[in-house]
This record gives sequence, C-alpha cells and structure tokens, in this order.
Amino acid sequence: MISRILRGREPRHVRSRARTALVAATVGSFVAAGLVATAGTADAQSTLGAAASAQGRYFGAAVANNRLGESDYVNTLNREFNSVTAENEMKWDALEPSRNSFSFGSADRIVDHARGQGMSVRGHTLVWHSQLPGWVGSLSGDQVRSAMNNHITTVMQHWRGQIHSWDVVNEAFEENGSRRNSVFQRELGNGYIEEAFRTARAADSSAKLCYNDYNTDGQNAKSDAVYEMVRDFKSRGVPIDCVGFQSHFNSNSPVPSDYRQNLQRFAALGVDVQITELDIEGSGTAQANSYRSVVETCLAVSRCTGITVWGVTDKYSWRSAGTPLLFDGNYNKKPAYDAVLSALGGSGGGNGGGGGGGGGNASCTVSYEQTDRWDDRFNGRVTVRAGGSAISGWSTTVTVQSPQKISATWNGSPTWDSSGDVMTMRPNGNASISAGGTTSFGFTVMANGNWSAPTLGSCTAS
Ligand code: G2I
Repeated sequence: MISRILRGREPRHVRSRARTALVAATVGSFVAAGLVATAGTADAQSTLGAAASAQGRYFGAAVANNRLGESDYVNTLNREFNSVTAENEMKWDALEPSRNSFSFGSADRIVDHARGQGMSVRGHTLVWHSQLPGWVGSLSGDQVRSAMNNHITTVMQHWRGQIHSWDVVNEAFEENGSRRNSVFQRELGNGYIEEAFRTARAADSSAKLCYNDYNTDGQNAKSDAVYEMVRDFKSRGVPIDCVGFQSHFNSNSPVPSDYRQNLQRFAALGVDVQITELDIEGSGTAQANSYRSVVETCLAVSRCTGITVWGVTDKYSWRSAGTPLLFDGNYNKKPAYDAVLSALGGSGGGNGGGGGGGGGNASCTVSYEQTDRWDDRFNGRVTVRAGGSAISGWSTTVTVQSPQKISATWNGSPTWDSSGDVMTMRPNGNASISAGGTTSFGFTVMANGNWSAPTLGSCTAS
C-alpha cells in the first residue's frame, strides 16, 4: 500500500512531471491549491490562524524576506498565521528588473517558508502601475502587450500550483471610477485587464484570480466601477474568481458603515471576496473595535474567504507611526489582537504576552490542501497545528471516497480501517509541536475518476 516514503516536499523531478501532466490534461474543474477542508477541536482556538480556520477562513500577514532571519518575527508569523503575502518581493520591479531577466530568489524564500509551515500563499501582484521597472514605461503598443503577457506567464508558471490566489491586476481605477492612466491603459486601452486575466488563467489554472484595490471597501464611484467590470467579466466568461479589498483604514478613511453590504454585492456576482491588506491606524480600544468590526464583516459574508493584515509588527509597517497592526514593536499582542481572536471565536490571548497564547489542555487542529495534480492522481498535505500548549503526540483521520485509493504517504505512520478508505495518521518522528507550531504529512490519492477532496476527522493531541 505504501509505495513511497518521502520526507518533506515532493522531489523536484516528481514536481516537474506533475507540471507536464497538468498541461497535457484537460482540467476544467481543477481544485485550487489552498485550504479546502478543516476540522477543529471542541476547544476554542488560541491563535489567529487556527481560529480563522475553524471558521473556514485563512488569516494571513504580509511578510518581508529580509525579516525572516529575526526570530521573534518568524516565531510570531509561524505561530499565528496560516497564509502569507510577499509585501514587495513579487512585484514587477523585484521579479523582472530588466526585460526577460527574472530574479525569483527573495520571493522563493517566502514561498518556501510558507509552504514548509503549511501556510497558503497570496501572490501580489502581476500588473500594477507602481513598483514597475523603468524599461516597461518606455515600451509602446504591442511591446507592452508582449511584456505584460510574458511577465504574467513566466511568474505564474514559476509557482504553478503553489499560489492560492493571485492579484492579477492591482489598483487600475481612479477615485472617480475612471481608469488610471498607466502605461498599460495608455498603450493597450480598456481591454488590458481582461487580457491579463485570460493570460493568467492559461498560465496557472489552479490559482484563484483576483482584482485588488484600495478605497473600494464601501460603495463609492471607484467600487461601482470595479463592480461593473466584474459584472461584465462574469457575464462574458472572462476568468475572474475573487476581488481583494485592501482595507487600509485610519481616521480619514475609517471602516465604512456599508462595508458588509459592499462585500456582499460583489459576492453576489459569483466571486470570492478577500480582505487583502488590512491595517487600521490607532491604538487601544478604538483600534480594537475597528478590527473587531472588520472580522465580523468577513464572517458575515459567506464568500469572504480570508483576511490578510499588512504586516506582522508595528515596527515594520509601511505606516509604522500609525501603529496599525496586531503586534507592537516588541511582538506583544495588542488589544486589537484580542478583539480579532475573540471575533474569530478563539480565546486565550491576553494582553502583552507575546508568547504562546493561553494555556490549557493539549489540543490541535488539522487542515488540508491539494499540492499537486496529475491526470490520474493528486497529492494532498495535511497540516497539524498545536493549540495554545505544546503537544507531544497527535493523530487524525483522512477519509477518501471509493473508488479513490491512497497509494503513498510520507511524514507519518498510517493505519487503515477494513475498507481501506479511512486512514488514521500518527507521527513518524514529528510528534512534538510547540504551542501554535505545525508539522505536516502528505499522501497520494489515486482518483479513479473521483476528484473530491478527502475529509479530515478532528485532531487528537496528547
Ligand atoms: O502602499 C501600501 C500598499 C498599497 N497596496 C499595494 C501594496 O503593494 C502596497 O504595499 C506597499 C509596501 O507595504 C511598501 O513596503 O507598497 C509600497 C510601494 O508602493 C512599499 O514601499 C516600498 C518603498 O516605496 C521602497 O522605497 C522600498 O524600497 O518598499 C520598498 C521595500 O522596503
């Protein structure tokens, strides 16, 4: 039954074979890589990611590659979040500083870190007027078209199957709802956004494709223009899966009173909505209340699939002076953190700790994502996350639907029920997990015509 025992990720040659098969296969209903099934414990969750996961959402942070060497930064990231966005490393100037010469190193480090932790990744961003290298601005006409399509294709194929959602086009509208005067708009006209989305779908059919913007959180001329574009795309079959609402708030631009209605009207068009760059300037109770209302808004909209805050700690925020994030400069949890955790249904934070959250009994949660797909089988990964206390053992079940068969496993010790459909997985050298920390195991499912995701039982910790 167990034909291969591997540690960690699939080796490179297996991964590239998967990519070849993926291109050859007709996969109209490809399941996006990402968190698709979760199972929690009866206990309230004590980290943002675990609490969001129990609500069927992700909770992410923007991260900077050059902070990943700082232990408090990385420990807080690993403990609390289950999704990441590269704050700058996937922008055009970082990835393609000169024409057709790509440098993926810094962004690869972020993606590898996230995947090693079982976190999903948001890709930010492919087509944007800002952080655009000078050479793009000096192109004209069809040169812009080929540069745009080449950039989208090369970048998306580099991480094919590894990015949950891509911000394909970012900030293309002015406040009055007209199109922003970028090189793309000037040289290619209104059709460039549609072309970018079509190119993106062809490059990685497993990624959700988002349009992302700021000051579109409430209903106004700008969000009306984006709404009309999404409505038009959906009616004509232009591929778009999600709309990102950046949600940078401060006293001049507070959380709008019609936030929920606005997200809901987009969701009603048949797209997911995501809160992609949340930060709220302020402090204390006022800031906590604003954060709480944002979380409640997302939970009230069933297609609001997750929230990303625009940084881990106030000290590295792009608006550092406004202390807009959930952890202060010493990585202490702020009142805003407690408000977010409790709005997500979690508990056990407490001010100022910055440590591992609340104590209590050993607990864990599990989440599943598909990591690869061939024309006859797919690979899945289950991430096991400890609750507020360190654990020294765990087990969970993975149930597949006949005629599916699990043909290989790695990073775990499986046992099987008599039908062969229910696998109970226990540790294989990865029993001990620190509070909020994770491990993962993986497996291959022979689809035999059934491509449904396996279901997970609850996680039992000791
Ligand atoms: O401006 C806030 C965000 C608005 N939505 C799109 C996001 O991509 C954008 O992020 C910010 C980053 O947080 C900043 O870190 O984008 C800025 C650039 O437009 C980023 O700032 C840049 C500085 O301008 C550069 O001088 C610096 O080299 O960050 C770079 C890396 O630290």
